[in-house]
Amino acid sequence: MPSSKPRILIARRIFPEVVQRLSQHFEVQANDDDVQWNAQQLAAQLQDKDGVLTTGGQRIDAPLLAACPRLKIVANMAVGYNNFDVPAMTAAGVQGTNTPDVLTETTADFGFALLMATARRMTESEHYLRAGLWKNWSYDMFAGSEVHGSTLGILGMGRIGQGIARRGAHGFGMRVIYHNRSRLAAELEAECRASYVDKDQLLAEADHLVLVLPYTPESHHAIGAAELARMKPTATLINIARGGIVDDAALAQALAERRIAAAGLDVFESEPAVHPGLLQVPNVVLTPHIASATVPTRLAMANLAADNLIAFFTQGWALTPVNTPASTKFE
Ligand code: 8YV
Repeated sequence: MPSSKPRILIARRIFPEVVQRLSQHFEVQANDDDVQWNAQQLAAQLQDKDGVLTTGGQRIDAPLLAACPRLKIVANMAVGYNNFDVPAMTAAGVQGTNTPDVLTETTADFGFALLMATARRMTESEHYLRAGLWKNWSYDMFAGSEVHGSTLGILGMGRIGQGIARRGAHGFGMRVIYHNRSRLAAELEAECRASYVDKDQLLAEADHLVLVLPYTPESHHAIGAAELARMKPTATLINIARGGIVDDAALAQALAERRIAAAGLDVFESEPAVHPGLLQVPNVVLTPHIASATVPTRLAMANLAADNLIAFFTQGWALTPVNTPASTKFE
């Protein structure tokens, strides 16, 4: 007799224990080879599936949904879900979910680490040392910019932005300014010791500007040549949000011409490809989209994505939904 369990696809390799958990509830097909499928390949894999666990690189849009009429839920193992066409999913009656909260502090830790590595020129100086170029001490060797007591600017003040603000204000005595679509409640501002400013003031006054906003059509190239020109020549720019928020070509040029001091980038416009101009300049710290990458946090993300699938199919609702389809295809 055929199994009556819902069928789900795990679109990328994840923790075996989470696959095991999912197997108790579903007929599971896992992508053990960990290949990144293109749209046609994903659609082919989803023909007989009721749900899918995706990662942030997997586009879910109207043509894919039209090609997969059986699909009822897409559980993203990421807090960002710019890979989803949310209106198309809602129109198709497909539930989308993400993984908020479980990665907030880990990602804020990484944002701060990247800020410090960038300001204090850590990777640039390590490359110099490894290349055998360190022969002598000199007063200005890899002299960077100050972190403690400086002005920390944050663009996007959600949970991760607030985590970075707290680290800066309470740990490093920084003056914290932020810009966001909406202003935080007064108590939250006080807790983060953060002051709301407009975007121009943020650009002009930040010694370290950290980007933590979602990627949407409105935030595309929120930092381009014009914005970089408004920053201090001594400033650093840190992007742990999404590629596409920064115009990578404009940033590479600004770094090459030292119009800002340095940048720390965990995300890129065409990742995993990196703009060649960024690879050529020394004053940038580059990491491969690892801000949430600790074992406990990635496990918590995978488990939350799994919990969303389980709750949806066993109780009819998701734990952390990103949309509310009028009628899901759940029966
Ligand atoms: C993920 C992320 O590692 O959660 C996010 O939005 O960017 C990262 O934590 C990545 O998107 C893979 O799903």
